[in-house]
Amino acid sequence: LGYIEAVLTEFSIAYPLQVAEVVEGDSLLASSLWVNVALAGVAALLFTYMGLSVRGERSRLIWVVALFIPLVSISSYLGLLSGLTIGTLEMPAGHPLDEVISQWGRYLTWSLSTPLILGALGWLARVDKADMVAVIGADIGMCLTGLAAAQTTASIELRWAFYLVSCAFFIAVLYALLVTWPQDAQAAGTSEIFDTLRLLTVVLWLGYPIVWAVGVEGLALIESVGTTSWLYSGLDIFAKYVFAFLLLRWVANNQQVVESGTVAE
Ligand code: RET
Repeated sequence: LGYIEAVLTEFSIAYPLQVAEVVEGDSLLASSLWVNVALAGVAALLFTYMGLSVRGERSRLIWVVALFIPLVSISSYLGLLSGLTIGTLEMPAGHPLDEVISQWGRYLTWSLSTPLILGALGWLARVDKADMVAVIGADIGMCLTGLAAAQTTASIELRWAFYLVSCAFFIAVLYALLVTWPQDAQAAGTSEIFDTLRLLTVVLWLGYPIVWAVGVEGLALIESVGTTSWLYSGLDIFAKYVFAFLLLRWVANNQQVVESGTVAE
């Protein structure tokens, strides 16, 4: 509430205020969003160019999925910037803050962007369809229960209950990435790049539930929406654009391996 009051005083906006104006008035929050619109734009152009030399079907499949990652991201961040997918929520008793600005659009669009990331990794490792459905299903479950955790106002316990369910889904995803998929990647001859991308993914993805827990929606150890938003935005830069860039560069240079599914001589 202190934060809202500060913004109100600074800009003398009458209550109820437009969320988009809050975003505009908070330069830390606004910059955390604009930087991703810009980087996603650059990434989309770069990936389009990198894909021009890609021919085989599986390579093109990975490429098109990688290209969708920044495209979804631009839409997601414009949703946040316009105030369309941001809202203020009254927190239940027991939450450290009375009112929180929730960037619920993030959780919603993760249910589109994270399946793209996992799909690309799965095709790279040549996992079977059942594995792909199981892991992407768990991943979408993770994002949507994360959305529920953020939006629940009935009680603090229910917020954390959704958080725990989301973590359970996340564990299923981590298990596949750490235990089952590496074996498939080994057989497909894509271990080298798969192991790099898996490490990047596991380490960065672990950051999201941590940010949720310490940020404004969780324990509010970090009380600023702008700082919480920057932490997510920073993770996004590496988990999406850097990830997809490394993947595409490798696929473009190793199309033979991707297509044949055997280790190159
Ligand atoms: C939440 C909160 C509830 C518990 C868990 C979470 C995990 C989120 C993850 C998000 C990854 C997002 C990515 C986005 C890229 O576009 C929902 C924060 C476990 C892992 C990679």
